[in-house]
Amino acid sequence: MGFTAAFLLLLLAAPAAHAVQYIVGDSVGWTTTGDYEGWVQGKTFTVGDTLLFNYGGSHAVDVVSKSDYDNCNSGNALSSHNDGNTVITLSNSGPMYFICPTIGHCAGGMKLSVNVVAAGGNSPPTPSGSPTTPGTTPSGGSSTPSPPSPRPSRAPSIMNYGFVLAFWPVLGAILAVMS
Ligand SMILES: [Cu+2]
Repeated sequence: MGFTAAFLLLLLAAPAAHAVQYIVGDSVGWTTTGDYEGWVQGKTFTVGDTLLFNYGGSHAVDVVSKSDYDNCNSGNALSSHNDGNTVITLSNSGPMYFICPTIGHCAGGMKLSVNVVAAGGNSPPTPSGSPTTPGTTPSGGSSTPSPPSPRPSRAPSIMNYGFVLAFWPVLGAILAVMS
């Protein structure tokens, strides 16, 4: 029974594994003793992923520019958060910079930079019958390049479809084995 429950949980969790939430500093959280250069090593941050900052009342999270990150300047923060439980969605590709604005903390290492890569590099294949990809048509008129409108509905629908397909045979097999 435990096995079955675990297996079904795995199946249920699979589609949700697409966007990842990273807990900054893991169990250490967002604090003066964290090693955030080390923490980012080996991680790939993708558009749509989120960062969760956990911190106490003496800290905060400022989203800043690169130069303000380099100089630990919180005077021009792009956004500021001090709720102790801040979730930042990585909504654009490229670098993002975070510092703690409390005096001395950033200089002491309480600063984080992540590089966000675009989603879709390893997205599931598009279903057949999808329109041809724009941008390769050698038309004479400089047609306006259609913006790459993200289609959040496509990937989940594929995954749900595969999930439904996979679910019933697997469930049947489990019940057959257990009976
Ligand atoms: Cu701090």
